[in-house]
Amino acid sequence: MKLLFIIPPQITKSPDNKVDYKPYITIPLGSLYMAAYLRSQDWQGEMKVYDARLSGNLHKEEDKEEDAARTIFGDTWQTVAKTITDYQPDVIAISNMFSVQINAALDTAKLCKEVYPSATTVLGGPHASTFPSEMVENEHLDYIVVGEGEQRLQIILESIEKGEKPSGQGIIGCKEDLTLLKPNKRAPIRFINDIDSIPIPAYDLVDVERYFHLQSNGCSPRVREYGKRAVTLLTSRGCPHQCIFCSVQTTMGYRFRHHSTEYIRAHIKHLRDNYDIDYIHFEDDNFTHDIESYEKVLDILLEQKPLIKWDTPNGVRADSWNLERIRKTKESGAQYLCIALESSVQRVIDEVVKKKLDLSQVEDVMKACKEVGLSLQAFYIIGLPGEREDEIRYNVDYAIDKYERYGVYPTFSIANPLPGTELYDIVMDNKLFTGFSPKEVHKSNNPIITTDEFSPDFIQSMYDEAVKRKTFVTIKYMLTSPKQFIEFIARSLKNKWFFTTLAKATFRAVFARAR
Ligand code: B12
Ligand code: SF4
Repeated sequence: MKLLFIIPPQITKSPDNKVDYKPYITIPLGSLYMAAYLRSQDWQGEMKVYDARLSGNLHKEEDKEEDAARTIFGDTWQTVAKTITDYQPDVIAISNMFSVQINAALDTAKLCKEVYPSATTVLGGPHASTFPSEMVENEHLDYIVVGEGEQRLQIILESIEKGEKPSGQGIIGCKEDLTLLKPNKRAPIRFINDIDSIPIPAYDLVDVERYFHLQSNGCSPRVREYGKRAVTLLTSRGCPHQCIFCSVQTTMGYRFRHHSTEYIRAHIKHLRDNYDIDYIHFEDDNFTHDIESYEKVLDILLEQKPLIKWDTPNGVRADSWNLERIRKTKESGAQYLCIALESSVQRVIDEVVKKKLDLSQVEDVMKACKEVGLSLQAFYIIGLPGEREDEIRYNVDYAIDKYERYGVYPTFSIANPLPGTELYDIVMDNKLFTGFSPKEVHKSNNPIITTDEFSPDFIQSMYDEAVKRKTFVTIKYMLTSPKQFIEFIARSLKNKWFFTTLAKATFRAVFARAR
């Protein structure tokens, strides 16, 4: 039996402007974990991982009228079709990480059925996990997988091999299978208890060098790629919290499950020995949830010779720190920490975001990072239903103040109702969205939430103002630090996406509409 994993090309721009992303690529961990698991289970079939983004080719769809053509990063649909027909797979496992890219996944499934109809198509990832009932209606998809795919894909393959109908909780082949799901909307399935039972990802199935090359030349998801040979690494899965805007539980569950020290050590060793990595982005859902495990990860990092640089771009809790831990973090190679505050108003954190976070500790963390010399960034969200206008203003003022005072770099986001979140339910149930059809609310890059307290226009103006004030502080920092200025010029020359993003931010900062 032949299994083809496909990571579809990325849609970077759609004519209706509902998608507008910079092209980027990362090693497709989900598919590589599944491939490694199948190997560990002695699955005897042949497999190939086809990441259709890897050509790095940015183009407009050729077979469409100019005003209907999307901009695509990666292979053309013709090349995707040829890869499928050349390989002649029995099963095609399509991965889709972001709801905003679901059309790329569905177009891939359609193409599979057009050019190679005998293959069974399977779709997995966060969007499929949230909307299995919608996905199962798609005629080009034979199976939808909800949640972690390792064991479920194995069941699908083995059942097909035996000529049986794949079945099991989280495997949806028809509407009736939906009854196998638990009623919990955000965690409708079981999760793998012992995540050490999943071997480290099968990196050998992809051209890791090519990812490093593209990422360090502007196709990193981060505005700036910090390492030349950087990888994302997860030491745990799941998060017990229930922040209203977060959808992670649908794929990874509420239970925090972490890898053993031995597993993490072996994973890092594998990446060093085989791929000579120089940077790690720890992107666990809640990296510092269990402080004991976090300290063990630091011990592993401190053992590394030379040290590996690392960061936490996905955000970590802001209340799990003391001076000693911050020092150890810095000593182990951390380049920056990113804390997820969301709001600087305790009422908003408690009643709107529903995050368990005691704000009174946060300023001490900021001071301690400054003292230790560890860069700190902070996430803020504006425009959540329930926030008041004065609270939104206060949040922006707080973020700028802390940037000026302690150098805590703020990242502002506009609340976006992601499928599978409580926020999505609130927005849909109360019809708080403007200018979008119900099925498209999650696709917007712009504010869409309207409440009695604020309009999307107000949120956009607050966002523009926040970015403008942040940019001015950044310029001030740069002018007072020649090192930062030189670094900025060097990076801009090398990375056109970095340059465009900064140019846009500066333009917005200077010319943003006063509303
Ligand atoms: C790392 C990460 C990123 C990195 C990606 C790096 C990378 N390695 O690819 C970057 C920085 C790019 C990123 C960006 C964003 N992210 Co992000 N990210 C993650 C994170 C933390 C980990 C991803 C990962 O590697 N998971 C580990 C692997 C093992 O899981 P997986 O890929 O989901 O695969 C498993 C299952 O889904 C399933 N599966 C997947 N595919 C398939 C296919 C088949 C056939 C089968 C059977 C099963 C299956 O099996 C796999 C193994 O168990 C996830 C949260 C999470 N824990 O998954 C959020 C997550 C994917 N991100 C999310 C979001 C919202 C974003 C942003 C929109 C944030 C923002 N506001 O900018 C941007 C998206 C930018 C864009 N539109 O392109 C959401 C997506 C929700 C959604 N429905 O769209 C998630 C789920 C987090 C959340 N809080 O809800 N992200
Ligand atoms: S935002 Fe972070 S802390 Fe909140 S539920 Fe999601 S992963 Fe957990």
